[in-house]
Amino acid sequence: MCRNKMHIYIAVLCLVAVSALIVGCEGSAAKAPASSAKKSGPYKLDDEGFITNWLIVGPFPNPGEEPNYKGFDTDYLKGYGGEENYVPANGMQIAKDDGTKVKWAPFESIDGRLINFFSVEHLGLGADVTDNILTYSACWLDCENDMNVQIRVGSDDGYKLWLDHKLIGNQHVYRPAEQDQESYDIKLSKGMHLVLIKVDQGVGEFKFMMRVVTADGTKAPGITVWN
Ligand SMILES: [Ca+2]
Repeated sequence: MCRNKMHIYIAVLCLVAVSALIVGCEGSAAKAPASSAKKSGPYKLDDEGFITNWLIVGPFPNPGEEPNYKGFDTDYLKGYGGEENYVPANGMQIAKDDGTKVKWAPFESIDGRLINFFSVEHLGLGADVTDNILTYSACWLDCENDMNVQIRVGSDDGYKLWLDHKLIGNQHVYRPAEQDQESYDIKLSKGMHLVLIKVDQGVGEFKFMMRVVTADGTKAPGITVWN
């Protein structure tokens, strides 16, 4: 009798221990943040502070006519948490309304500053797909220390810019891209910061450039780029 009770006691203890182990494993997996997806890097800013390594996805539709192209205010990431909350990853897919899917993939600009979307092979632009489209591009800035910087943008055509899930730039414009068309004063803390930019296209050229500099316009020190 005593031995039987002991066996039952040991069996119950084992069951509790195994259950705790299973719950523990599930708990730690569930806590893993979405942003823990493996990133590529670190990449350097170029000599003038331009970001040359991005994750890019698209194209998405941008119907209408200047100055009221409709894609600019359409949240194509709404099925995935929305533009403000979105965390991209290499290989992540986005389903479009027409049933097709597009996928985030990396792009490195060969000539440095300008990200020319017609040169981004995985977007499949050119031929019949040149107008009435838009894209999203993203990267992370990894800062060695807390610092004050300026993020400067040039674009063809307009853009919305989010930093760490906050909209900091909103330029619904149609223009050729030039260096430093806008400048945003930013306080960055030590660590990773997500940059997400949506660039829209009416007709003609389709490109943007972004650099991270100090107030005097020189490359910000201690920052690397991940995607
Ligand atoms: Ca254009």
